[in-house]
Amino acid sequence: MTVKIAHTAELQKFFEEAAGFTNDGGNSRLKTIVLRVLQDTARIIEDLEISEDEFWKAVDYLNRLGGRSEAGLLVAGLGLEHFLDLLQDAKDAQIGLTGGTPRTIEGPLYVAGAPLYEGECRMDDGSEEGVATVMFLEGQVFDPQGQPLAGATVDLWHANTKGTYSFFDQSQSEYNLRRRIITDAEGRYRARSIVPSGYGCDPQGPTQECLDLLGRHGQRPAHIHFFISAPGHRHLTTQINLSGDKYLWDDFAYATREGLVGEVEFLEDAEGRRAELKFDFQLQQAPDAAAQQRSQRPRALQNA
Ligand code: MBD
Ligand code: FE
Repeated sequence: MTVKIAHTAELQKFFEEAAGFTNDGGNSRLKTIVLRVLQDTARIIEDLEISEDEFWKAVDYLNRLGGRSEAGLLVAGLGLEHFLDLLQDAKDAQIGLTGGTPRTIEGPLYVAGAPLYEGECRMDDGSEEGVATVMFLEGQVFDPQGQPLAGATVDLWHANTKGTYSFFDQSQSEYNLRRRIITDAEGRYRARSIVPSGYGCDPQGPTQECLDLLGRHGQRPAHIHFFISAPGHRHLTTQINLSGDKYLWDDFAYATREGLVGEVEFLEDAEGRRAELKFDFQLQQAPDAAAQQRSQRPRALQNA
């Protein structure tokens, strides 16, 4: 028979003490959260009869996860980052805040402070010339009434042909495949870049170690990330996931959504082989000033 003690008054008092409820210092919001974590962890240990070996294996796993800076990757892979989107969608629906381009997860690989351009730019440093397919990406940003939004900031980032991102992949040049483009008078942005490959988790890393034990792969389809913002409008975090990719609807991070599939067209003529991708965005009105900003999630080069 299983022994259960977590629910007893004695243990509840003990966890309240451990979560700081018997002192006047600290942060009351954090105390509330920590108490709940302790109570729920104790219940999981009891209910699933977690052994000491399993417990210490989990503690070691957390050390290794943090040591490799993969916590942000694991929360994406376990669907928790997608859950945050579903929860926000449900909150929006409840207050009738609908319309515009769907949101989807940011992922752990954004870097702030990318080079800023008006209207158009080239994103790649040319280092994969001859290997990569040149991609011409363009579109317009619209307001909720369908009018073009001039002066919107399109902050976009994507992987190279190996599926890796500059900054995190130190072999790439600074800010390779990361740009900020201010939309022109017609709300248009244009970029010359290269067709990205899908991302795969490090096969040697702690995230893939967990996914292996869940019988899952750690692959994402080829995709392009976007932050889109404009004064008075709600900040949008989203992605274009590329049509034709084997992992389009089998994304380990669950980021592909209806309305976020980009139809890439491959062309071959006198100018050579290239790809074209057109994708428009529509922003919502900002319900309040805070909604114009992205989340305060800690990011690489946060103050850049
Ligand atoms: C990525 O490129 C990504 O977009 C996500 C969500 C997780 C890992 C790598
Ligand atoms: Fe990504």
